Amino acid sequence: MKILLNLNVEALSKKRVVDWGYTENLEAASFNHFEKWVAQGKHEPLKYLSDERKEKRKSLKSVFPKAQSALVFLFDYRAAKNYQENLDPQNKIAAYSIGFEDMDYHYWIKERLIEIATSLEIDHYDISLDVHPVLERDLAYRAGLGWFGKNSMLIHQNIGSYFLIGSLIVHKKLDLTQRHLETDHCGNCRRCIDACPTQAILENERTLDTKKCISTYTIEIFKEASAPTGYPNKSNEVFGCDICQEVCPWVKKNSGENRIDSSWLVEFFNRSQDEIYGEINSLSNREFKTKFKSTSLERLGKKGLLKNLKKANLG
Ligand code: B12
Ligand code: SF4
Ligand code: SF4
Repeated sequence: MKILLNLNVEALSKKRVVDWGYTENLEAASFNHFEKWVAQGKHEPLKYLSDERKEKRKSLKSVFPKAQSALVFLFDYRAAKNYQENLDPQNKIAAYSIGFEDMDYHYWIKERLIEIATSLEIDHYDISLDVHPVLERDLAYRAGLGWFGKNSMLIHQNIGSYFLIGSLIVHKKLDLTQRHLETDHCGNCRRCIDACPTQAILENERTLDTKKCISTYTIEIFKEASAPTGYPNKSNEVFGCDICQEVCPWVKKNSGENRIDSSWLVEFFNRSQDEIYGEINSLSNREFKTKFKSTSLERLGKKGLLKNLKKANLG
């Protein structure tokens, strides 16, 4: 653990890192599950999962040719779960979107990863954070950080799954010990399966039918989408979906550290849908971009958010 002596626990916690792990195993442990899932078309409509980059997920080397090891960090957003209880249940937005000072986590976590690399004096590395063809849950699994829950989330024994995964892909091996792989702790539980309003969870495969998932409908597909069966009747999600995590017994509240004291996104959505719809509808596309700049909702665009609020395809 020599190298991490430079980075004490308190410093990591200020960066919202709740746990980290190390692996020199560059090959995905579950690529065959991924391949089968794609072959069954369960990734539809997310075409980027089946294009020419599909095979690259087999090994970190094919994405980052200089990779020799990876430091994997879990960025905690449980504070959002605590704070979100103030939110009007009519308009639920994904906890992660308020968990990092209302910022799009790609910006927020990337900065923290660079700070961590600097403090560890790691000069040669790449960052893996959502955009590359990497099975990131699998990478965290290989670093001993959790197991694949039935809802497909990577679950950590002490925290649950309210964290995002960001990694430093290091161009040398470090003097660190790898943890053992985590074992499955779902047991006979099936709360997530029963709670999912659209029956999107593929019970025996620990993954989803993507086209049925509310998260896909409200974050990934905009104009062309029709709502999955079961939504919106039982659901008020207007951006993302946390239902299968809210019911998971492993998802723990945090004990008060890293508190969120304010969130303009929560304030914004904490009123009637008609009021919100009216305000968004009155904005030009450019004004929408300015208003939601650097938040996770920016890329939805005006039309995407209006669609989510009305839960209907606006063409
Ligand atoms: C595409 C995608 C989505 C899609 C598809 C979801 C999915 N399950 O894949 C949609 C839009 C639906 C989505 C939704 C969400 N996402 Co998303 N998403 C991704 C992305 C970009 C790729 C995921 C991917 O490749 N999926 C491929 C499928 C096949 O993987 P899988 O479902 O995890 O299945 C694995 C297991 O089944 C495993 N497996 C099955 N059986 C067994 C048995 C054994 C022994 C083993 C070892 C493995 C194993 O093998 C499969 C392949 O690894 C990743 C970032 C990344 N680059 O990895 C983020 C990511 C997975 N998403 C994330 C988050 C936070 C979310 C949401 C919570 C956001 C929200 N609030 O709405 C929801 C959660 C929905 C859910 N229950 O999964 C986080 C998850 C963090 C965590 N703790 O797990 C990630 C890792 C982003 C990040 N950098 O942190 N997402
Ligand atoms: S994120 Fe929502 S819709 Fe998707 S699987 Fe979980 S509960 Fe179902
Ligand atoms: S709700 Fe139960 S079955 Fe689903 S992921 Fe959590 S522990 Fe596993």
